[in-house]
Amino acid sequence: MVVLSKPGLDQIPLIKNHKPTHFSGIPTIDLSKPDSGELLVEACEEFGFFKVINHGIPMEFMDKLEAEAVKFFSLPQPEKEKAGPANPFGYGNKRIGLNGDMGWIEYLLLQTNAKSVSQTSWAISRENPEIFRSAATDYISAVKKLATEVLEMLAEGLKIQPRNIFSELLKDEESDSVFRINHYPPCPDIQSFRCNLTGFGEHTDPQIISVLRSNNTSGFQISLKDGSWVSVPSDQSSFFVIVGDSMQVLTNGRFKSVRHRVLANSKKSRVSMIYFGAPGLREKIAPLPSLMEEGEESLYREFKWCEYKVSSYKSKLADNRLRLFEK
Ligand code: GA4
Repeated sequence: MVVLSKPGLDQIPLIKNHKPTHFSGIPTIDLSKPDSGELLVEACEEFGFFKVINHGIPMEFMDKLEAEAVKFFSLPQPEKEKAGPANPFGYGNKRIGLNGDMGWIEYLLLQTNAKSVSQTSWAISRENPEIFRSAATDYISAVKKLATEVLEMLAEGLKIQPRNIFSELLKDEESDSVFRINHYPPCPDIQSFRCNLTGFGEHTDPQIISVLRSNNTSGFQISLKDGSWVSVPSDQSSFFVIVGDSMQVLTNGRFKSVRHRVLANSKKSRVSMIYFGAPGLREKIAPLPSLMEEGEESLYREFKWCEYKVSSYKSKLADNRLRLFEK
């Protein structure tokens, strides 16, 4: 590993420079078209990733929350630290998770329930917590609805019943979904290196489905089936959907949880907001019998979401977390 000398940078892994090819093949699904289910299924099988347009969420929701986030991330460091550490929820800086993963990033991590959103609002702004609280509440409920609609279209595309077989897991009052706002500050120092700096290291998401929205700064990459990395062109008016490990299990490996990462940018700051849709802690995850062909063997043993979560939080970011649950 190449080590950078500037304090703060020295513990962050570098990524060997491969030409960041802008990939034009990301499936784009128009949600206003009624027959998108099959296209969604194809995208989940081939990439574990797709972009949605005509999603019905007003830009105003994104802009309001992003403005609040930018305001918070512009505060002096000691002010921001008051909302931390992210253990696991709150403000985090460079450290990701609890097992030594580092990135050129600062973030806010919160649970999606009203109590957690309210607590975070107080932690990040004592003067006016209500502005953040209402922007975050509106945004989270809109993306949750989007996630459940996509899951229902997926069930339709897979021709399985009931239509809410996946979406009910997120709709559950006790759903363990989380929400993250990431800020990747520009890092001018990296211009002189022939490497990229890690913003968020490669990983898969443990949950069912994640919905990501970012400003127009590039850096997000996905790994294709052949293991190559491609850059996803940013698009601030669309949402990107990421298949998580739990969805891979529910579909007995038919859908693949996509490995993804973020590279730091030398000039522009990147702000992303991600909703991670998860079931309730006691909910059981196992391949759905309705999706199994005759004679098809289950690739994974059944587990409760809390079991997978505990196991995930013990892992390093880049680990293959599902391996421990394979049969
Ligand atoms: C990846 C997806 C979400 O961002 C997250 C992350 C969590 C964290 O940042 O605390 C984890 C990571 C994520 C997977 C493995 C563990 C837990 C960091 C880490 C090393 C909030 C999540 O749920 O899992």
